[in-house]
Amino acid sequence: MTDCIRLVLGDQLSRNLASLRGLDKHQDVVLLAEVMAEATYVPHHPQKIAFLFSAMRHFAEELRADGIRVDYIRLDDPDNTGTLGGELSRAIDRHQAARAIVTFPGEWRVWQQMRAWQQDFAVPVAVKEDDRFFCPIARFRAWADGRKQVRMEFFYREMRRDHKILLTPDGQPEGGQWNFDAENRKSLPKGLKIPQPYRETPDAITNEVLALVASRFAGHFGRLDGFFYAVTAAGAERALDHFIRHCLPLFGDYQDAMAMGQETLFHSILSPYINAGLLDPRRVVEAAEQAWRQGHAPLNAVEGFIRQILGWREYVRGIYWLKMPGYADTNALNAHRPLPDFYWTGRTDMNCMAQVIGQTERLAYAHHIQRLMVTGNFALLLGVEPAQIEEWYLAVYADAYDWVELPNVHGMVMHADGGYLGSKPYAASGKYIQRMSDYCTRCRYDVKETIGPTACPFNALYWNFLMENEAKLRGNPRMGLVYKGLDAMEPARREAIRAQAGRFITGLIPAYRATGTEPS
Ligand code: FAD
Ligand code: DLZ
Ligand code: SF4
Repeated sequence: MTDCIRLVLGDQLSRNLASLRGLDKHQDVVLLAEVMAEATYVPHHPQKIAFLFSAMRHFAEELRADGIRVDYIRLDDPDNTGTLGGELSRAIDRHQAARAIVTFPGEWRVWQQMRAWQQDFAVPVAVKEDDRFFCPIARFRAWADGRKQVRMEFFYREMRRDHKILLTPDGQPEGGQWNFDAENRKSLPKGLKIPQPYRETPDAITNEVLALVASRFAGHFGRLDGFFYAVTAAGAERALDHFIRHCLPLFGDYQDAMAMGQETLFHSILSPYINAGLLDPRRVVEAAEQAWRQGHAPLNAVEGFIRQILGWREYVRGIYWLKMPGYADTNALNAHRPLPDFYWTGRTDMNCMAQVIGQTERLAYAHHIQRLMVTGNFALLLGVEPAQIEEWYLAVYADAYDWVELPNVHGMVMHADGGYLGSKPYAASGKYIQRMSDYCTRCRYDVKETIGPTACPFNALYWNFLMENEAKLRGNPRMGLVYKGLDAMEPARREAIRAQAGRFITGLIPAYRATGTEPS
């Protein structure tokens, strides 16, 4: 006799998950299901699929070891229906269950499915709030309500106050200021010792999953060899400990730096674990604050790191649930060019793009500035259709789910929400990449040139972007300086830049190349 099926999704692998609370070991069954619909709604990187399947299998083993009844549906189970709804429905029938409990999902798409289950299934399906975040959705809504503009910095300060993080006993920010970003934009000095990222060796369960993924998802972008992700809560805790000891002290200083052969620098690589539920964000923030209080890491590093989690991560989730489903459909800059093929192959002679796409293919990881200022910036300057670049980001990173990917790409990178999330587009010429990385030293293009066969494509694309979007962006007070630069330019030079960018774009996109021109 089964009272209840408790469904746990692939990114809900937390023992304190809302849908697992109050579980009765004798009456209830926990359901986990590997399903084709989730593995293919975008062509996920094989390492992302392997990470989740292995983490799901380990999670199921841990529950069983605690005497909990678990139904684990493998991808190659001949009766697998291929969908979450199909598997939940089958489990309800199989166990003659009286009800089902699920936890609120991370994607609008899945939320629509859950609402349909509530309508269609013969037994009640309760949806519990996902309380693994600092900020409940209703709290964000209340904060955003009535504001014409929502800004991360102000939201972050509220979160610091709400949760008493990095505050003095009288409620002031430690160090006398809320934000130490001005100290956090250093380029990497030569000879600095960079820590190795935390790696785990695949165990038998992971090796079995790697073989399955290799055979079923061979066509997806991304390599499987060299898989190093931890797949349990204990492993994620070890990764956190490694980060706090070896990387956190210099996290702030070199947060924006990029270097060939040094893909992870002082970043934490914790996002796959936090997002899948293996690591609680509260635990991460607490460990970072403690490192500062014990004198192991400076305040600029700890505040900068905590802001990413308590600030940005919570803020983008709030915006996602506030603005969906319409959020994904806006296209404020009217961008419609196709995503160049090299995003899926890495074959490009722009070294910065080849480096970031290449490491993405190898690791399913790139750090924030690589995502924002290299692959993101290029898509923005080129004017790629938002949905196409969003699909890419959702597919290629081990940490990608719609709730976090979409606001970062649609809002922060593509400015497709018209400036709701960020006050201005992060458009930059090659000069930014040269300043923050060593990519330009090995490139066939010259970052100092804007026009001519060896000119860095980012430069002409940057000015061309400002010209193409002048009507929409000139009025933005934060764009005043860059438009002054454009105004100071001779008309003939503007025309030459436009032609240079036009030639580059036509050469890049097969459909345009075939006709020798871009359709107007
Ligand atoms: P660290 O640099 O060590 O930062 C610590 C933690 O802060 C991260 O683990 C993450 O949990 C959080 N964080 C930092 N920045 C952000 C942010 N902007 N939004 C949300 N959380 C943040 N992050 C994802 O988790 N999933 C995504 O799909 C994703 N897509 C992105 C797409 C683009 C275009 C951009 C610009 C950023 C995206 N981010 C995404 C945010 C950020 O790039 C990653 O969280 C970060 O690179 C993960 O690496 P890390 O764990 O080493 O991060
Ligand atoms: C990303 C993913 C993949 C690849 N596979 C599964 C799966 O087989 N079963 C599952 O429960 N979840 C999977 N996930 C994670 C889901 O896509 C995720 O839970 C939803 O998108 C909601 O965030
Ligand atoms: Fe990238 Fe331009 Fe530098 Fe080449 S020169 S690495 S294309 S920024």
